[in-house]
Amino acid sequence: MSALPKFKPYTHAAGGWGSMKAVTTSLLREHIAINGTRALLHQNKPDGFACVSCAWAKPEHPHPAEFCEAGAKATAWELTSKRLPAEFFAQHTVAELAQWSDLDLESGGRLTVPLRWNRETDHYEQVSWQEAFDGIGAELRQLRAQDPESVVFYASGRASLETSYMYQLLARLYGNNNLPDSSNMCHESTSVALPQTIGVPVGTVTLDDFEHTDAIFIFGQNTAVSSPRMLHQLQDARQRGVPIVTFNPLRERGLEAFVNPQSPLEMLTPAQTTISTQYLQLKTGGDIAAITGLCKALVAMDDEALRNGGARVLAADFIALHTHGFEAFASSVRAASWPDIEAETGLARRELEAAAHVFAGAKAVIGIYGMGLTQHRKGVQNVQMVSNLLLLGGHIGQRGAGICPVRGHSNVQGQRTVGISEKPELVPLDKLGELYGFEPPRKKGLNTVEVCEDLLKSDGKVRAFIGLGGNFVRAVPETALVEAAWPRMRLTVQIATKLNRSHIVHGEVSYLLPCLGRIEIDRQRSGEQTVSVEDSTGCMHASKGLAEPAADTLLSEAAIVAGIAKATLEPNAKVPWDDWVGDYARVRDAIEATWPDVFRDFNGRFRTPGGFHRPIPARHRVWKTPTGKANFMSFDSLVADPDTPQTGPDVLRLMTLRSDDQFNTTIYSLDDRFRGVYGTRKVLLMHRDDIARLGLAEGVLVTASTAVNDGKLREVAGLRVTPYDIPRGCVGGYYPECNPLVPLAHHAEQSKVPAAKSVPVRLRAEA
Ligand SMILES: Nc1nc2c(c(=O)[nH]1)N[C@H]1C(S)=C(S)[C@@H](COP(=O)(O)OP(=O)(O)OC[C@H]3O[C@@H](n4cnc5c(=O)[nH]c(N)nc54)[C@H](O)[C@@H]3O)O[C@H]1N2
Ligand SMILES: Nc1nc2c(c(=O)[nH]1)N[C@H]1C(S)=C(S)[C@@H](COP(=O)(O)OP(=O)(O)OC[C@H]3O[C@@H](n4cnc5c(=O)[nH]c(N)nc54)[C@H](O)[C@@H]3O)O[C@H]1N2
Ligand SMILES: [Mo]
Repeated sequence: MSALPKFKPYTHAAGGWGSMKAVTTSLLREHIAINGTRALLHQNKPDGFACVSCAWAKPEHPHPAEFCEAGAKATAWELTSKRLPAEFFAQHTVAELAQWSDLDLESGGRLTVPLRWNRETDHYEQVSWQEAFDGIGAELRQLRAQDPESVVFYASGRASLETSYMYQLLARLYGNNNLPDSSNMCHESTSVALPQTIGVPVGTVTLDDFEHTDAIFIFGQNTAVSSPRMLHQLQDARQRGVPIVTFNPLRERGLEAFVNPQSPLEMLTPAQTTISTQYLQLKTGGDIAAITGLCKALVAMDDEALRNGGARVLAADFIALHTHGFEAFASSVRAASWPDIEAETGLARRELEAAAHVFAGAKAVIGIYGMGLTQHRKGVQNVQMVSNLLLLGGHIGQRGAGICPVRGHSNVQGQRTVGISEKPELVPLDKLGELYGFEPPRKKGLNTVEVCEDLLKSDGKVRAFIGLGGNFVRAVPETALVEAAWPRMRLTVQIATKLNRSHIVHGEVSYLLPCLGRIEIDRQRSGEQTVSVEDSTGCMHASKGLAEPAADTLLSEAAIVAGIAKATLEPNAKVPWDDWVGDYARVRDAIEATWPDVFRDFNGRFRTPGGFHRPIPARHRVWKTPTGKANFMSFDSLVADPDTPQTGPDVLRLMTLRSDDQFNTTIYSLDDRFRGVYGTRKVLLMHRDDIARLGLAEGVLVTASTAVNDGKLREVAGLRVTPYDIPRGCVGGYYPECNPLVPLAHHAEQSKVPAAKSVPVRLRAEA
């Protein structure tokens, strides 16, 4: 880490030696020798553990080293030899730790013992597990007597299917559906959008499709950082001559060029693969307009073909047989004007027409997207526009084609599959009631934004927060106000591997419960346990830890959930918490009993190399929608963020970004190699013309404030103006540092995903 901030464009390809160096640095930083490198070789292997970084698919025939730079860093982070023992908390008060940076808090290493905050001394102090469970149980029972809906059961998408199933059952037996998940800030736009269009809440693409595709379109997903193993699929596709068209406001290095760090030949020769054949640097929030442009061009080509008797450009038979709403959609794209599309995207008509020709020329197209689409006011419509585009060409339910939302956390999709959802209609509550002999709560629970809204009300009901992983107070929008409201909590319980801000900001009664990570050996009564996760392509995998636990005082997440449940709930002979913890195969039986179609023969199949797929009817052109068809969805305007002022000359659109050296709120270092930013994260990436226009200069410090007139002041100070190749009017800053700028009300319609990719801001130079 450099002492002074430094800016130096990164001219190398993603991957390559830079990647090898970064992996080595992270192993050294965590003081890991041989142990950690051995673990890497078991990453994403049929007999090994599922990477704790992203959710990208794990192949049936893995590479000798099936890990990437991000995965290696996440592994090193978890296997670190650094520890935070009870003495550490005896040395530092919580008030003192509150002054530490996020980076410093997490750099201390793994939590080792259960801790309870002592109000008198302001220290976290060691307690026994039983004391912790009993104390938590007593508080939870008391809160339930007043209002069973006052407790929130949050999950960050990492815990296994087994633990997640137990956790949702704990919440429902307790008496509510308050099960917000990190996906509320992430792909909830997908989970809302796709059931309406193609009748499934998940993507339709599998790894095999990448081998048969003819064109790939990528919208707002930063592959090299967020799901680097996918670069193998992209590189293979490129080597077959498959065009890749990318829509992204930033020229992300990894979407431009890649050197496979695991290919000795490529490492020794300057070979690099150009990833994107066309790179469309659109304005943030320009995707509805851009895809409208693509669709408009395709419909025009098709209209022309019809007139001249040429070959059809649209998949006319598919559209007639399988879809609904085509005519209305086609009329709306015909009606959209090119000048409006150009103004909203910042792209030229001919660029979009060129991309449309690539699309038209491909028999099978894959559409990939990430947070660049989901985190907008119109995040749901953004996703539906990708689906509309693919439907025009019949690219759903065909080999080599499909829609591919790239999920974030390694089991975030799976947590939803096994019942972690605040939406009762998505969960087989009757079945749970029947299996466990109780009347499940039917009222909709709180999602992430609603928990925060409740906290900001003077008469809100939330009094307790249980966190199964994650860093809630840092990850959410409106961070400053939410943090300030947090002490209203009677009880906070955080199940975690490392210390973070959400442990320091706490309730009147607060417990910190340290757990095993997925890479560690989980020994229970029946022996060493295997868990399971679902990847981005709907594939279930086994995962078995191989490292010795960071401390012998740690419990597994499953054991902690069961411990809290037993201390809180009245005994129920139908819920065998102890048997479940003793043998996770029994939890898998329970999951299968709850969803027999998805998890048929779960214990028999989950160790299959490459995993097993959940049924995805849209893959077979079976449409589980109200119309029984795949639906074209109309859009009401080209604008993805209607409350972002379009013309205010001093208002800029801020997108919050991840660096190459962070995993969400976990910051590994202050460097972002791919974007050429070193030694600081307090930057604002800006177009040179905007810097000049606003009378600023390179390197000056500015305070950003949110340009929303709701009487609330939202500011982040000390941001360094950094010239960057970014569209005019758009600026980039890092998440989570910029989160205090995101207004809570600025979230996606329908899905309530915070619109973190286009926050209207003004800048003021600091003295
Ligand atoms: N190394 C690493 N891996 C991760 C994570 C991490 O923090 N670090 N986080 C994990 C999680 S939980 C998630 S959800 C995923 C997130 O991974 P991604 O989906 O890749 O999310 P981001 O990195 O936030 O942003 C993606 C891209 O969107 C672009 N973008 C911003 N606004 C727009 C827009 O309006 N339109 C378009 N077309 N593009 C836009 C940005 O320039 C950026 O390249 O990654 C997961 N994997
Ligand atoms: N402005 C802005 N805000 C965003 C985003 C954005 O792009 N911009 N992205 C959003 C997205 S996509 C997401 S997913 C959220 C992320 O929100 P969260 O999922 O809540 O946050 P993380 O940073 O992933 O959580 C990190 C913590 O998890 C704990 N942890 C790590 N491994 C384990 C484990 O195995 N078990 C347990 N129990 N704990 C563990 C560690 O203590 C670590 O400090 O943030 C969202 N917030
Ligand atoms: Mo995410």
